[in-house]
Formats: sequence, C-alpha cells, structure tokens
Amino acid sequence: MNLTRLKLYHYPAIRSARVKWLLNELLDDNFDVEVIPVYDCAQYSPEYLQKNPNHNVPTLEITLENGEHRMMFEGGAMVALLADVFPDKGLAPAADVFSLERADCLQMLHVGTSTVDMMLWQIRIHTHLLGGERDEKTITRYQNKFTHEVEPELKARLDQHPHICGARFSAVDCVMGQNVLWAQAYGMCQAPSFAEYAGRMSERPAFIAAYSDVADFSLAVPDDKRATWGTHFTG
Ligand SMILES: N[C@@H](CCC(=O)N[C@@H](CS)C(=O)NCC(=O)O)C(=O)O
Repeated sequence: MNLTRLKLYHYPAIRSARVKWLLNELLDDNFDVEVIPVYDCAQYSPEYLQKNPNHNVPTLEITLENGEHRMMFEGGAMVALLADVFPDKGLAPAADVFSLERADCLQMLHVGTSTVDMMLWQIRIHTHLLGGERDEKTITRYQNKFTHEVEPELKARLDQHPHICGARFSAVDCVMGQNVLWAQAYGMCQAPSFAEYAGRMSERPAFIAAYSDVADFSLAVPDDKRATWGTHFTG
C-alpha cells in the first residue's frame, strides 16, 4: 500500500524540526504542516491525544492511497522510515543489503534520538521547562556527561568528514545537526568543528526552509503561558 501524502504536526525549532528538515530535503515543500502551539498545551487536547497519546511533537500523519490516515509518533522512527521510503534521494545507505555504512548510520541515528537526546532534554527541562521542580545538579550532571562523552565522539567524526556519517549528507545529519544546535543553545559544542558543521548545515536550502519559523520559538516558556504550562507539562 503506497502513501500519497504526509502531514507533520510540528512546533518551530524543537524535535519536530528534525523531521521537517528531512521532509524538506526529500520533498521540498510538497507536504503539509500543522503547528501545534505546545506552550499553549495544545498537545494535551483530547483531539491531539487521539493522534499522539504521548502529547508531543512530532506526529506524522500518513495518508494511504485508499484514503485512510495513519498516525506515527517518535521522530527517530520517522527519520529512519522516510530515508528508506525515498531511496532515490540517497539519504540512507540501502536497507536491503548489508553494509557497514548502514550499521554506522543506524547506530548514530539511535545515539542521536536516544542517548544524546535524553541528555539535552534533561538540561532543557531543568533549565527552562520545569519551573519549581528545576534541579541544578541534574543540569550539571548532563552538561558534564555531554561535554566529556558526547562532544569528543562527534568532534572526532566531524574532524575527519564533513558529515556525521562520512563524506555524504545523510538523514542522520537532520538529527545530529539539530542536536548540535540544541547543545550550542545551552553553551556546549563550542569547538570550531561544531561551528563549521552548523554553518554547513544551515546553508542547505532544506534547512533554511525547515527553520524559517525559528523566530516563533523561545527557549523558555513565555511568562503569560507559565500558569497553564505548569498544570499540564509532565516532562
Ligand atoms: N521521543 C520523542 C519525544 C518528543 C517530545 O517530547 N517532544 C517535545 C518537544 S521537543 C514535546 O512536544 N513536548 C511537549 C509535552 O510533552 O508537553 C520524539 O523524539 O519524537
């Protein structure tokens, strides 16, 4: 069964931007986007919870050729799926034959969306999203872990090649590229290798399209939304 249309539920510059970036790489602007105002807690509405019970973005709506709509959550799974579904775009090593390149891409995709994502998320929620439950020790713990364990691994890759998985741009860069920008927003990834990588990524037309809404994003919950946010957000 073929897919005929894709729609992304999104909020600027957060995890859904990874998927938006990849969709822009694969399809230009030939897909739909609906902004879910997360600071207004729209992700907790009964209607949205039907689409994604985890009350977050990204959610991907896949329209099938028989007209059915299916929902998918988890950005990492979307990135893996989409890169494979459009093999002619060459954003992931082929899935039907064994290759060490594919093993490396899958490894780095999962590192990016689980291990590294978890550290960045802990830093972010304790700095900007949790309010009264904020814990300084957690921020320090994950900043240290990121700086001493993640940065050297990524820097070694970028000192050798222009992209995370080698000479070619791949779907993994949509995840790790965003992770590097996220880390920089929290004072990490300051080595020139990261600035050069971020510069290369941000020149890509698909990146520019995907992040064209970045001005609508704020790291912190806007003051006038804090009260509602505090009653919903579970972290
Ligand atoms: N593991 C999920 C996490 C998605 C996620 O937590 N997204 C955040 C934004 S970066 C969100 O929408 N949070 C809103 C909430 O939980 O209230 C993924 O990568 O897709």
